[in-house]
Amino acid sequence: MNRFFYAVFLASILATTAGAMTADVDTDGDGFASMAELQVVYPDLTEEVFQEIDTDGDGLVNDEEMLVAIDAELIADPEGDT
Ligand SMILES: [Ca+2]
Ligand SMILES: [Ca+2]
Repeated sequence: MNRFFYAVFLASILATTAGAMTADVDTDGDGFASMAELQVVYPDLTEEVFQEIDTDGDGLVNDEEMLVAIDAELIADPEGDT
């Protein structure tokens, strides 16, 4: 039983620290937003913009890159109405 609560506790920590930012975008749950996943939320996203967002060039957008991109207004905040 304790083990169960520990697992729930861990999961809740991971859910908050792993970042809610890509959670809506990251449909396969690997913790990163791929070009295909981003295009579901941003249909107008081009390869050029994606490469600008993916600053370390690994082909995937992590939470930090996502935050920077939103801050730089490369893409809109998926949780915002603006
Ligand atoms: Ca993903
Ligand atoms: Ca990246």
